[in-house]
Amino acid sequence: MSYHEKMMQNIKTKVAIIGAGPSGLLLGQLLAKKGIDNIIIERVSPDYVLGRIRAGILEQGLVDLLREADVSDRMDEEGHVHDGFAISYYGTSYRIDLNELTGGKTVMCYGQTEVTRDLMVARKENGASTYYSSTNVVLNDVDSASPSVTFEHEGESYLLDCDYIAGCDGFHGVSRKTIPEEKRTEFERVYPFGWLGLLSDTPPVSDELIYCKTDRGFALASQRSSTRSRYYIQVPLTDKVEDWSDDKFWDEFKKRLPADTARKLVTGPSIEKSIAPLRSFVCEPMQLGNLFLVGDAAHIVPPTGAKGLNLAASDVSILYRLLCKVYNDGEPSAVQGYSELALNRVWQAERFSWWMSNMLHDFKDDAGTANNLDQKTFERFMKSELDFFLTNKAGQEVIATQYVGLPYPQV
Ligand code: RFL
Ligand code: PHB
Repeated sequence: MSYHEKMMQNIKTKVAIIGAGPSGLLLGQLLAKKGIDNIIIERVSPDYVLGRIRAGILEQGLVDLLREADVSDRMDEEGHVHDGFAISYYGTSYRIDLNELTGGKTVMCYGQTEVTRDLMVARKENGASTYYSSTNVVLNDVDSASPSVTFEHEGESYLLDCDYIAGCDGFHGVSRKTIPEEKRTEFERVYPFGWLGLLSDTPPVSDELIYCKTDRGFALASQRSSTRSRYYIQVPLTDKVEDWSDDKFWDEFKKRLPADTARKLVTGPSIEKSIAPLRSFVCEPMQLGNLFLVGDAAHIVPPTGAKGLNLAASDVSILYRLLCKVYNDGEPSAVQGYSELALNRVWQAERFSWWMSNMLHDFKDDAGTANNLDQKTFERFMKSELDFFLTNKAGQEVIATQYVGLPYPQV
């Protein structure tokens, strides 16, 4: 026996979860509530996870799942239900009345940071283990009946034996890469721009979100609460956050808002500012043997449709229900249907997010080429498509139905 083997701590669980982002924490919470043991292994610290400012819009499916997981009290108290949002098209605003166009559906404005915080509190309360700040995380024998995870944590080496591994470790994680290249197909589109986001303790410029298509590029006015705003502008991929002082951001953002809204903008110091690249990505299948990819580990959408976190939630819901069938209903093969059940909804959201992105951003010369059109013809087609969708009820219904989220598949 080598020195390392001697020193290795041996631990055991039913489901090993890689990653303590919203996917991993929500899956862990739901499983724990059903008495299904799980251990989470996370690369960074809890504060680092909470410091990442990401999603703000939750579909009804995710809201319901948070309620099912018993972590919804603060969301129900502090979150804001949004009945609609606006698309500003070269200065003219069109309201998408989600409530009316979908027969009563809405979305919830409540930050991913807060969802994650609530899940962390619940996990602490139910006593389930999370190994934060772990290094050298390696998944072993995923294609066998006895997979395991090895990792290091606070100077100790661990061997975690388990029945299943849920790869909830985001786009840059280790789980997807554990599936040999010849056993997965990846679909990818990297967009030729990013989003510069700014968070500030200033009242939101509008009660509802405004997605703005302008000659200067895309902008989005979003929010976290009645006193905290989250705003974005499209920027070239070559830009760095340091290129954008707060003043420069506010000047540019203001120019992209409809004029009557811009007049109401309250500016202030940024609390956070970051640039996110935009990507469409899907890995098929979302599983190998007893490893299952969940959320950003399996797919990425550009944030334009507010779908990333929501897709992660539908994956969690499917995998959770299948694992319940395995452990509580005696159906050991149920979980093997995961990828097929998840992928249809994934592709629907991918298509919607790609379409919203095409419609609302300035692509310079890139998109025409990508669509085998010269740029000015492409721009005209996009303009007339958006015109059609925004000025026809049928078109608005198509946008609203997808924005509130398609139903989860029956498991
Ligand atoms: P995450 O959140 O990336 O969490 C993965 C976790 O895994 C850890 N990890 C590892 N752990 C162990 N071992 C390793 N080797 C590991 N490698 C990584 C990471 O540290 C991390 O803690 O993935 P998850 O849980 O699947 O959640 C996905 C969401 O975070 C993401 O889809 C959304 O934030 C996307 N998104 C939005 N989604 C929405 O539904 N609505 C929105 O309004 C919305 N807005 C956004 C967004 C994403 C954005 N950015 C920055 C990309 C706005 C922005 C700007
Ligand atoms: C956000 O508030 O961060 C947000 C909202 C809607 C989006 C993207 C991001 O489409």
